[in-house]
Amino acid sequence: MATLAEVRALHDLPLPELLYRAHSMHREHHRTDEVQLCSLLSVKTGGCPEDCSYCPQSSHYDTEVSAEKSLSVSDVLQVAARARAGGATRFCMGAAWREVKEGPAFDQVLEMVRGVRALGLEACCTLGMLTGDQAHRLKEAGLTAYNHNLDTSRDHYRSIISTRTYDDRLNTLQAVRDAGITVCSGGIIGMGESIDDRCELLRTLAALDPPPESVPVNALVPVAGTPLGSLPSVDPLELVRMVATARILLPRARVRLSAGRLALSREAQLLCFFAGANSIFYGEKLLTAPNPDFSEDQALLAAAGLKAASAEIV
Ligand code: SAM
Ligand code: DTB
Ligand code: SF4
Repeated sequence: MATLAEVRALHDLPLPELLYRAHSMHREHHRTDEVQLCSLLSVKTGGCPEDCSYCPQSSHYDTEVSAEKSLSVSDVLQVAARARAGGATRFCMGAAWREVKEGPAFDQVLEMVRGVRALGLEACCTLGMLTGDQAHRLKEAGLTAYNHNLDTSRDHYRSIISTRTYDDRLNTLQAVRDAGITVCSGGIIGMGESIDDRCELLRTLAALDPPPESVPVNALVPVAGTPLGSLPSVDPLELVRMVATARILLPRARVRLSAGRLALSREAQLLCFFAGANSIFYGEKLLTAPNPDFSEDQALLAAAGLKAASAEIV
């Protein structure tokens, strides 16, 4: 396990050297001509009881996002079919819940997972905290991956969220792992954290045994009304460093260039791909925030000579 000082030394290397090392690691473990296309859909938007300072869906803040009721299974499957037709291979369903509660809403999510898998797509969910039993039921329904981000370092976490702890997060990741579902866990940069916080987050993710199969690297999308709504946008080169360091510490993971891509030039995104990012969220909306539209990403991949990765259903 690398020490914080070692990870920091890596992160702070002259950028060409960092890129060289990250790209070498990338070539060793992955195809360099493919990008995984994941589509996202918010199946239950807004009204969340948690107070995550970055999140427009928290009921603690007055934002333009309001609480809506859950989407129906058939609506979700229609969107999934469209995503597949557009080239996505993974479909990720998000809910603004603190934790999963037993009942019709969870039963519907299980039905959505079955339907998404029946379309030949990988299915991912992000629903908040899970018990072991719920994780097993998601696995039985065919869930491929569960997204649950550690977001930042243990230290910085306290100043971002007060309604749950870092250990709550780690416990859910363990339940997901124990149920045999692949783990998707990453974080956000640009929330006022230090570079050491970013390195600590990567150390914690890399120390999970086994490490996550998939690591989303989000740049904060500052949303008006949230406590972090007026933070400046992330310097794209800082995102490149984060992606590169993630690639070196998590050689086998898919590193996903996640929220914040709309603010990036094509060139910055290509640097991220060179540094080891090999997955993106694909489609004009993330959960509530905008994302580049299908045609823009198709054009980016074409200009870069990259192609969509095929599904690798687990
Ligand atoms: N409620 C569930 C949870 O928190 O695990 C699932 C949905 S939640 C919106 C999923 C992730 O989106 C968060 O963990 C966070 O990393 C990311 N996220 C939310 N708002 C964001 C923002 N404004 N900018 C960047 N990432 C954001
Ligand atoms: C992840 O790491 N990023 C996605 C996904 N996992 C669920 C969510 C980004 C949300 C950005 C803000 C929004 O759309 O509300
Ligand atoms: Fe709720 Fe998830 Fe948003 Fe936190 S990040 S407020 S848990 S929807």
